[in-house]
Amino acid sequence: MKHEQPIGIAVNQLGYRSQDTKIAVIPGQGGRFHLVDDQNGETVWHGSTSPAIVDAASGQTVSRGDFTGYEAPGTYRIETEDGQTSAPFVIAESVYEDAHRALLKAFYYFRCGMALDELHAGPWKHEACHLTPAIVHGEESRQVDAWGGWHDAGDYGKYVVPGAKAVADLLLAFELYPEAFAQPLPLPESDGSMPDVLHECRYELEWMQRMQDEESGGLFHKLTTLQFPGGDVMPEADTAALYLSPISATATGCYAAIMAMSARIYAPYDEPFAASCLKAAERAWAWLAEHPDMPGFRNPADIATGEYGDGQDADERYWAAAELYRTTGEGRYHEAFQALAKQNAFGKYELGWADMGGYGTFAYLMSEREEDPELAEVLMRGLIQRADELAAVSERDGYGISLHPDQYIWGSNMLVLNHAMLLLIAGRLSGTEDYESHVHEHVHYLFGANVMGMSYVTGYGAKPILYPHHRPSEGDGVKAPVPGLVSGGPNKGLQDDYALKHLAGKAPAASFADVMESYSTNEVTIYWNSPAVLVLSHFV
Ligand code: G3I
Ligand code: 9MR
Ligand code: ZN
Repeated sequence: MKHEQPIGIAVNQLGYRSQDTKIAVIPGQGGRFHLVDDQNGETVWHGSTSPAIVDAASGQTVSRGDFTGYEAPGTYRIETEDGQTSAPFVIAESVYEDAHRALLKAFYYFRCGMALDELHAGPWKHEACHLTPAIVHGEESRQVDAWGGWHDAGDYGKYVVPGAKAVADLLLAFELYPEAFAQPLPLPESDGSMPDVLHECRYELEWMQRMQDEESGGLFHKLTTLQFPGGDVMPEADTAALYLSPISATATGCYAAIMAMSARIYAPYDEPFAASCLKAAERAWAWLAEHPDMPGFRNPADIATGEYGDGQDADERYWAAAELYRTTGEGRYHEAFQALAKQNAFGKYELGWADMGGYGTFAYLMSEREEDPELAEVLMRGLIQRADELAAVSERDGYGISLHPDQYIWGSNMLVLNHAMLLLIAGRLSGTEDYESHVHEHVHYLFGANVMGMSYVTGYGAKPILYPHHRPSEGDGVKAPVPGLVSGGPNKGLQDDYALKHLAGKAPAASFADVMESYSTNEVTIYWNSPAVLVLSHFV
């Protein structure tokens, strides 16, 4: 069959599990819609849409066709009487397994410092990269061998703060949904005893340990070349000198937090590694205590790679205190957490690379220590309030997601996924299922139920993005991009030349182009993949 009509009706292109919320978003005034068997074109079910609304984020008039009631497995399309159709999709008992594995496997493809062999990487194999020691910026005679870890994104920089967000999401996913990680991926390290998600995170954690300054205990903010390499340069061909940028409080705070978290999670599998993590966390915490007033990180004048600048380090300290307290139970960390919790200068429910407060809140609420029930109660109430706000925005949105029009910024898909993650954790900690259908709609959006009608994950869905801003995908000579990568998504900020030229005037949610040149809409990063892994872990 047979898509003579342009595909205008937006659906989750991965499909729907039989019992889940199923909504098709239909451009136009709405009316009757049909669920059609994709093989023989027969209508198996029909219904009427909700009244049409003008969706502020997409600028489109849309109505919503709810076919949650239809549960029989098969391959279908949605059609309307005015001749519109959707991409084909399945209804099945399980639909997320392959995508979940691919989203996690993506971290292997981001690895730096080792060859990706054909057995594990298939056609996307390549040689080892970035193995030379890095020069400490400003101390040119000093070098540090900080090999390994994951490339950040479409570029080959390695940055501590976003790395910590990515690992935090993966470790949280494992803590909340261990069953989702029972199968080997497999990885070169797969050993049938420690789950592969922990092997993969360890590859990044060991790199982070190399980024801790032996002299002071602080963390070098990042390790990059001075300039970005060309857009099709393979990692092993990127041989310019590597530099460590100066130590920052945000990197050190994130590191203290992620190491304390790792000490707890790795303890049952690898006691010596867990002990090394705790020691590293304590040393970083001591650095933070000695440096209460650090300016925010800024790129040195001769370094042009990603900055990850952030003038506010109280949220990273708050997260570190929470994890150290949860892991050790020591009163001094609890007191530090209580003091930081009184500050209003940062968000306690944010999960972005600049705003890590949410991870501190989660750690405190998930800890079994109950020394300050009043504080726990306040944080829990705030979490529910935030989840209720997100749910309310989702109720009004044409595509059922929680972004305001002004939240379609660089990496908007991270906000989509962070919000879904917050809704899941709020539901879990408060023991309600009230947010579940909203979480589904965020997932549907990622995989195609959006105004672009595109799956924002490479290799998954009937119409996935094909040209991510990802140097290996551009340079490897393989037609298909590396699979399982989450694109940044619509960005109304017009922050690259392509967007300036081609996307001006588009609605926020439509400010997207599946072209390599548009790094401000179509790049991929480790910390856009990681919340996707967590959210899908709920559904596998
Ligand atoms: O937070 C403000 C918000 O208050 C405001 O309303 C909005 C309006 O534009 O902007 C928001 O800030 C944006 C910020 O991202 C939000 O996180 C900035 O405009 C935007 O420029 C900034 O983009 C960052 C981008 O680097 C440029 O610095 C992205 O978050 C960040 O993910 C991205 O990271 C890059 C690395 O530098 C290099 N490696 C690739 C990676 C992904 O593109
Ligand atoms: O490829 C770079 C990407 O990873 C960054 O997110 C982005 C913004 O910092 O910059 C990209 O590099 C571009 C550079 O900034 C300007 N010249 C074109 C580069 C893309 O090939
Ligand atoms: Zn590399």
